[in-house]
Amino acid sequence: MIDGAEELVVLIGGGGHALVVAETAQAAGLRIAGFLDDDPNAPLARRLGIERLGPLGAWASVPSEARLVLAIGNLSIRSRVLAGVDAERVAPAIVHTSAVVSPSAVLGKGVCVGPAAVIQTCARVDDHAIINTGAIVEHECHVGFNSHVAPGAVLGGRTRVGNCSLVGLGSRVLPEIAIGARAIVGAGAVVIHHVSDGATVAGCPARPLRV
Ligand code: JB2
Repeated sequence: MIDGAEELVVLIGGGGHALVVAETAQAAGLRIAGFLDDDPNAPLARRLGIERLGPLGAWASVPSEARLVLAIGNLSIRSRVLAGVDAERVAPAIVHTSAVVSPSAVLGKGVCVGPAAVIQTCARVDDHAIINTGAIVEHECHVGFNSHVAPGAVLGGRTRVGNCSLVGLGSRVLPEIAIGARAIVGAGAVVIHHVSDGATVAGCPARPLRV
């Protein structure tokens, strides 16, 4: 876990999520060498004055000592971009200084834990997952590869979230529930039943949507 050591990172993406990742990394004491994005006027340059090193995939522009962090929020774009990222160059988890992470929790590479998030005892968060602002991941949860627990979402104890899934803003997932891979839980949902792979659920109690 990176939580204070001086280390150099390059962000992949320069949009809204990158703003959050950048300030999370800076709060953790990291130095940002720049970012990769196709948009020369991306918010990271425009709002935070961070240097754009080149377009997405311009790996030769990344300083050799820098580690990479995927900083795009949209899950389908993340999956596409991740396919081209050298796993050896990915940074350890970046944890905001205001987050609370149990010493028994295990965080994979490329994970970003935002301000005021809580990751409880014995939870596991796999590579590239996002535990966003104020999210709560309770005891013994498992959040899969490249999944996103959005701001204010709460996973009850022993919840499992498959790979590449989104648990939406402010949603609640009851303890022991399993959410499949590539699933979407809509904002504000209350999930009381297991969610299948690829399903989208919404509402209180959450029900599958036909999309
Ligand atoms: O095919 C593409 C694409 N490929 C790369 N379509 C779009 N729309 N964007 C693409 N990108 C890059 O993803 C853009 O160049 C830009 O760097 C980024 C999209 O930035 P945006 O600010 O639109 O979204 P985001 O992914 O950074 O943040 C989303 O997810 C976060 C978790 C937003 O919904 C945020 O509000 C949210 N907090």
